[in-house]
Amino acid sequence: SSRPAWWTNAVVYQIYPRSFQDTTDDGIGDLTGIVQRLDHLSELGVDVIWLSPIHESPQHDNGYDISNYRRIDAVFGTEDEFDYLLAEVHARGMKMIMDLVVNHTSTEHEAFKVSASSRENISRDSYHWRDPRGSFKGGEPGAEPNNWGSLFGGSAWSWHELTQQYYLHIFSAHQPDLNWASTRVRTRVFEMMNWWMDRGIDGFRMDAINYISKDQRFPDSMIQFGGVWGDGAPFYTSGPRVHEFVHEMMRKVFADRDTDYLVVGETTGATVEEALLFTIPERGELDMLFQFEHVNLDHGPGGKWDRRPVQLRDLKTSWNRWQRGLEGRGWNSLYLSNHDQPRHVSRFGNDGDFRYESATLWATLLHMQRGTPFIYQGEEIGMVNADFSSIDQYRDVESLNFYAEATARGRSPQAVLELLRHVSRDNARTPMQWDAGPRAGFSGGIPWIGLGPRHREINVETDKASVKSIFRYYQELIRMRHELPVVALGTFNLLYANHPALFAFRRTLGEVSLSILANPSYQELPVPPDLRTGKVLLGNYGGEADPAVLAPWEARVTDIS
Ligand code: TEU
Repeated sequence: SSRPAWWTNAVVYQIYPRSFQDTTDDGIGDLTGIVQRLDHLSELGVDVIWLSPIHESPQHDNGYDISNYRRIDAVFGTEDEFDYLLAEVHARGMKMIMDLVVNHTSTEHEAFKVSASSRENISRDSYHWRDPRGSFKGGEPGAEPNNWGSLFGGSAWSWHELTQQYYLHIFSAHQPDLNWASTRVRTRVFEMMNWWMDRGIDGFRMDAINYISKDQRFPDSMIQFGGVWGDGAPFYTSGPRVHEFVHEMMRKVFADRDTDYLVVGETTGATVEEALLFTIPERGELDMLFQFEHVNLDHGPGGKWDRRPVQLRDLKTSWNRWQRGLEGRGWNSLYLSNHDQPRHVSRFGNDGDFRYESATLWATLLHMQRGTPFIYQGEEIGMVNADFSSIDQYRDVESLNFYAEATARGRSPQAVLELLRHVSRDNARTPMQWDAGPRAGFSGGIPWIGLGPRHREINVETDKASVKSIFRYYQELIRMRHELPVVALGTFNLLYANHPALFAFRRTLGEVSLSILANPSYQELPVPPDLRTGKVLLGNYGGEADPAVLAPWEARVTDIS
């Protein structure tokens, strides 16, 4: 139709406020800390900042359990500090989007308290309340309304003594799911969103947005989930009314606004077909979404705790299918890291001798695709996994619950710790490493979670001062997206699809063509003769690159127009 949307050549940076910059020495990052570090983001060149939740919350899931959507949690700062941060972001020509966590609230939210006050309450239907099954007594094992497991361990139902019913929570028991079939719930959510937009923010990252419509029959699931429970996902992922709800949301919140906002959905389990339904512009739903296919390729049938090596061919196939499937119709977010995933340089690369090369290789493969790249704090300096060895170092509710359940079922603590070391979300949540000082420049106090093990070697100051700077490489990738329309909008063609070691693709727009070559392995790789020509625009072996050979973890972008 018209001109491409502004975000087609934008790059987003995710801040996990708890772990970004502390200025009060309580060991927890804060809003003033973000203001102090905004120049880092301007220098990197990003266009948009996404803030993980800073709303009032009992912090059972680090803010993904909100008790008041219109208040900043005191742990992060004041209302004025928030407005100041927003103004400072805008003053630097950047935008800021907020997390929107509305699949569920906190149990501490007023709406839940009211809904839980009695069965007769007019707001009872704001959440999902159900009786015990059959003739079971409430609270007994087996009495749950169905067999669904919670993503954070145990049943997805918790017994409520006062009103003698169960409530549904896909996540932890502190995170009851809102009932989106209630008009009251939707109206309240849309009012709240409008309130934030009127305050001046630039949009939302919508948490678990494809979970908001549940199959109201709440059937048992025949699919195993973690050995004990059933997997309810087929009955709450992209449920019967999800598109109706999202469409209504867009109409009620954005219809009369300028189009300079950004709305990105987090959609676990979304297929390419679903992604099209969410992002084809004419449908009036989301701008783009985070899908999970590529970050689940090292999961076995048992899910994230059933870890296996990722096959390069699977990743190529998956990325290719998403690139081709959305081409010219929908839009995708591009990411490898966020606050829920282990550090990708440790997971898919080599965080030892080839840390620079593998970090920049994955950055190249990601940033040269069509879509909107999201950078997670610390990724721009190649931060690595936490390397915790004892359970008291962990903070994440998911990791702690898994440890308790798995060890109770007889798995050895050592084996579970080894799994957590690779898989835990806390790997991504250690404090941002700014300098080589004692607390990495993050805080003058004791950080709420341990520092990454190599913070004296891996930090912003050291990275920028070194010949091999990951930060500078990211700057180049971002600049290319801003300056070269082919990077933002070109078509995508996978080359040598069945090659077991080479990852190569071509981007084309009009007369302009780029070829992207990468060798995610430790072996030198001959470059196929037809891919040896062209002018190298960017590469992680600099001037030493040999047109005929890819060195270990080498990546390069070549202009072949
Ligand atoms: O995550 C939702 C989600 O479906 C997964 O990413 C989930 O966290 C993962 O499978 C667990 O290993 C979002 C947030 O990003 C996450 O931090 C929250 O814990 C979750 O929602 C609940 O709000």
